[in-house]
Amino acid sequence: MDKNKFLNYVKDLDFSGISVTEIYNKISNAAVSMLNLKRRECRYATYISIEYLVGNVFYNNLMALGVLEQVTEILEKKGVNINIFEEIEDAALGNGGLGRLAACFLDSAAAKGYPLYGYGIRYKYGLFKQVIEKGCQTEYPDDWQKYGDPWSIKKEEESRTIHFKDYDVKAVPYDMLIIGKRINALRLFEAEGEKAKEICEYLYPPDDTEQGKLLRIRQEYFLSAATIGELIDRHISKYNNILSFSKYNCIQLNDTHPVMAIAEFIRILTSIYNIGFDDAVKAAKKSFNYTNHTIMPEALECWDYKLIEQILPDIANVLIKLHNYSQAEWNNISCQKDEMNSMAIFYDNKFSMANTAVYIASSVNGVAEIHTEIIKKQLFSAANKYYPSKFKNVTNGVTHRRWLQLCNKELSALLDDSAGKWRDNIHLLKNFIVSDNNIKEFKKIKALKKRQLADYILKRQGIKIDSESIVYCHIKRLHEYKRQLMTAFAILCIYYDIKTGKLTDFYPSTFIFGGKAAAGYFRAKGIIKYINEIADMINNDAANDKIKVVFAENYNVSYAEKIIAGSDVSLQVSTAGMEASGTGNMKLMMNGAVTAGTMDGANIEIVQKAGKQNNYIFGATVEDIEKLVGTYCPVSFLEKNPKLKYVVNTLIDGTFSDKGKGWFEEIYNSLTKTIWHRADNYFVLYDLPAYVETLLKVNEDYKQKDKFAIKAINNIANSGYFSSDRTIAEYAKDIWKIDSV
Ligand code: 26Q
Repeated sequence: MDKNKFLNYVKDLDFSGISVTEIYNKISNAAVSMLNLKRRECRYATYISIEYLVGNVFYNNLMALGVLEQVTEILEKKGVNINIFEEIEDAALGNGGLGRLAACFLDSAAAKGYPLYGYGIRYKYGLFKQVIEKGCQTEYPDDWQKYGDPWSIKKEEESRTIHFKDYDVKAVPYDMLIIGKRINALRLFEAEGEKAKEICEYLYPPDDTEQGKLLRIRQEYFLSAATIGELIDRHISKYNNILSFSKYNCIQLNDTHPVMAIAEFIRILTSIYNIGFDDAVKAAKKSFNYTNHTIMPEALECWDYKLIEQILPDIANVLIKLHNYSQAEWNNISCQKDEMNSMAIFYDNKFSMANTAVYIASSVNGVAEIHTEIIKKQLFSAANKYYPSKFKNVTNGVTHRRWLQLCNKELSALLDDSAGKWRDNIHLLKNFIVSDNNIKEFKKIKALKKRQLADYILKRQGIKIDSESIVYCHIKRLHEYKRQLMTAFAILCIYYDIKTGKLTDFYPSTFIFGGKAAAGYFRAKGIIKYINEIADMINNDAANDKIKVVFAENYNVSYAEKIIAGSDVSLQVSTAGMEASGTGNMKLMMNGAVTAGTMDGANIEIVQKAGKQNNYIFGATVEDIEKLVGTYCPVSFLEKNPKLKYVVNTLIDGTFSDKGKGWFEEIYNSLTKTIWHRADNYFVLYDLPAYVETLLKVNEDYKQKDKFAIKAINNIANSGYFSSDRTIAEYAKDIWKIDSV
């Protein structure tokens, strides 16, 4: 892009009498019109994902173009503060970790020059807007395009038709440019046609009814077929030989949601290009790879035969053939019956999307070392026995451009002074050493970021926090295994100890929660209400000047950028073995927060790199949990711990009210009785005493501010490994075999 031409255009803009939206659109349109997306002849990687949690694109793209500072100055001179664009909606076409990871990968690939294109769905409404009303979550539609979508380019002429048995829809691509050393694109398909609207209306429509399930299947096939159709057509028009597809293409399936792409690929090869089934399967095996992001049983997709057959008979047919083909292969290598069942593509009248992916993929990867070990040993143990070379670990990473440069320009400037050209080579962060100057400057910057965070919370929610207090954050989707409930209990334990005078020297602390509960996940919604009840009680206690609790409403990428830069302590307390990786933990590490967490997901690698002495690890390990299952009895555990019992009883003793919804009692029952899971399935009570001890230790250590800053510096200096630049380089070399161009 011709930067001068662009900056002159911005200088010449007349802002008098025009709205924020118009300024935003004018600047964005100008930038997009000066960029051009050219596909060259080379091997490409394609990332297919049902989610992309992009966030605010304006600041990020101007930064990527290297004009953010100049535009800030030009606007300032015109009396416009660049922060006014914060009111432009985030593009939240994702839920959480998996979608944000996809966005980080695209950013890193473009920045590092790798030809990686993202494919997804252009939902009309992104992840719902969360409003907290009387402490409860209510969901409102997220109309993210209401101010326009100037960064996307509609490619009407590249539309294609997607066929379902009952109707056809048109898939119209929109390219969101991904700017870096090279320009790539995130191509999002919108469904057009009489019956098409529902297909891309919402991200994860409820699938508790048959209609809901059919809609999910339609979404998955829509994305898969639009992507595969395009890749094959593009390949044929260039090389005119379908069998060389895998020489120029490789496809990464982001979890199982796009697994129908495999069946669609085989369908096209066999029925349109007249390739034999065997060769089509071989071609698929060379083209697809699969990443697993979760081992939670409820997240492993299985689709009823009759649902798929009803709207996609050809796809059902391909999957059945693939099932028979794989069974024959396993019979040949004398697999045992139970192994064959566990690997089966079709079992109990259902298709296992994960088993389909594992069978076809050349590479199957987990997203942190422990998670890869767990999928090898448990979820996919038979496949790992017969195809060990498929399984790889690629530990996640996050883009340091958004999660350090953009959200913490003050810390970035300090790193420029002490770590050289770390922005281009993140491993240079190692040069950020512990020195008197770095300690002094880091403390100043953290204090500033906390003040900025306090201002932001005040502006966004009208809540005042003490910016000199210790800021702990527990920010992520609401889920029982992530144990926000345990943090809530821990806060109560500490609060009651302060009240009763047992704890006298507690350093003032602010606990920030942020996260959305799936609309139908009642227990998670109850936990939100419980946290808000606790916040109400503690924040309104005039005698309390030690603890404050904030529930960050509508936590999203933009809110995350502020909280992450302004936090001292990163709470990462999932039940060991359940969090595949976590990526918030990495963002917080980069910004100099210490981790208080369990030996789970990427926490393990974080403390390996940054040192256990610089973080706070506690709680049951995976091995401990394995031993506890079957013997652990939360009720007798509570009997032995009267303090815990007192705190847990607040769920049922009238201390707090859930407005008669029965949520709190239900949560209490989930901890003490076997309902559909074992009592306290996530070992909240078991780990709680150690958690409280850990929080108190953090609190005590914080008082020695220089020592605490040293821990933070060690975390930052060792965070380079967790940049997605490293992750993407590993995918490029070990899985995609693509070059940086
Ligand atoms: C499955 C079936 C039916 C309906 C929905 C789903 C479904 C939807 C979303 C299953 C899984 C997801 C999302 C999973 C996810 O975000 N996983 C997170 O991925 C991150 C990136 O790898 C990890 O860091 C997190 O640990 C992991 O929880």
